[in-house]
Amino acid sequence: MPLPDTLLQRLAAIVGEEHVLTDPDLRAGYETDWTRRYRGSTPAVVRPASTREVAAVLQLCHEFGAPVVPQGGNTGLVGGGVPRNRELVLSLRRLDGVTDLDAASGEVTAGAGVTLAALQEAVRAQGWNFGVDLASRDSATIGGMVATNAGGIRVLRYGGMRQQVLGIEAVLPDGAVVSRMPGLLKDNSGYDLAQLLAGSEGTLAVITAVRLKLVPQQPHRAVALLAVENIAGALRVVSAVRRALTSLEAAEVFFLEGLELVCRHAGLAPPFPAAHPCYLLLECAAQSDESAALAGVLANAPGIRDSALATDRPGRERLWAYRERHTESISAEGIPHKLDVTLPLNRLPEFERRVRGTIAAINAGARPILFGHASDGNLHVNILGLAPDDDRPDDAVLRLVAELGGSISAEHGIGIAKMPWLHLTRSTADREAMRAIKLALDPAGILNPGVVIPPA
Ligand code: 2HG
Ligand code: ZN
Repeated sequence: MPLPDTLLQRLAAIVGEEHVLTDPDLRAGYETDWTRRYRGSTPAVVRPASTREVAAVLQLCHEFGAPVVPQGGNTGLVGGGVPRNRELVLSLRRLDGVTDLDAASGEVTAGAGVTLAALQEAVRAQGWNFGVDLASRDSATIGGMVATNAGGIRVLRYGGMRQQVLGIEAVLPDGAVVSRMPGLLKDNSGYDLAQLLAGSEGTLAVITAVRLKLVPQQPHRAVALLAVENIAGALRVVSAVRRALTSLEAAEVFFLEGLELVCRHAGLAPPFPAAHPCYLLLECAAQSDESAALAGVLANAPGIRDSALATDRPGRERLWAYRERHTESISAEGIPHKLDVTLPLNRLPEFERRVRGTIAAINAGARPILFGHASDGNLHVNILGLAPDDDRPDDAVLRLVAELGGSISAEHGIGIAKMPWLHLTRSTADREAMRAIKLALDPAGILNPGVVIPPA
């Protein structure tokens, strides 16, 4: 159904004509997600510049019953931030202020459209750092990262986005603004709306700003890349380092198939003279140089076949590239099916052992590439060589995850991509409670319809 002209005119009156994008060329970048697997079309992209404008836009959409998909940096991987059925796209990128940086308490306020890299730069200039980091830092926005409870490479030390949030400002689907940005470390006064909205994937409210907690800057960094026999070996090393060093900040795992792909696409030389089945990347960060301590722990850790250590920035970045460039290298090869799963740590080796066979049994042409955040029990199972709609391997992998007591989404969220499988790991009572919350906050169902909760 086309949008009434009056709606477009009134939207333009709120945000300015130049910020209601209807030209197909201008809309295109908002209509396809990062993976290129999820795409739709929108009558218009609306780009408000303030909370007041977001509220006025939502109030209007509510009045017209016009559905809305909120969008940040469009780096999501589960199709939850692009239109599916001609919804309006509400882009939050112009809400990009970093304000009220309290250098004494280590807190800052970020508008929803601030990129992670911009936030990092602003707080580092004041001697602080932000606890979450991830490869898409130049595009991913803070609002989107809170809305999807993004994880990243430092969850082991600082937790995910949810753990960084001290307060939130958001607009409910009818245009009402909820704002709780107290700058208080302790606030036990009723339901915690900030934590409810974190991870709600734009289905309950549109986040416009967040009050975030900062972490100390750790100027000394040491990165080790290790070759090991398998994931069980990698987990033994991680456990030894975690027990010995509180400075461990990242523990990332990948396998030979991913390393070879990255080397080919990124033009990198392999890290070691010989190929090995499994690789573990560790990063320690502290106020003083921990590289000798890390080397000492690793010297006594069992099963390390080869290793490289770097403390200077170029050396560290060289080692990180083998891990961080997985996503782009996989995408350069084709459009993958992406499964982002967590397992209890003690079931991770069994999962890794079985998952490739599970996929091969269904489609011998499928190419699984596994990597992820070892100490979080989080593996990213990317599968190349599948038709976009051949979900049989996805189904089998997610059933294996459920059998082993895991979750079908560790950090990317449910979006539309994982909705058919939510029942595998969330009970009927869980899903009904979620639906009740959705109905209470968005009775007209205009906010990101079809994401997380199936339409009634
Ligand atoms: C990462 O850990 C991201 O690099 C992306 O979560 C994972 O591409 C993926 O599947
Ligand atoms: Zn990840």
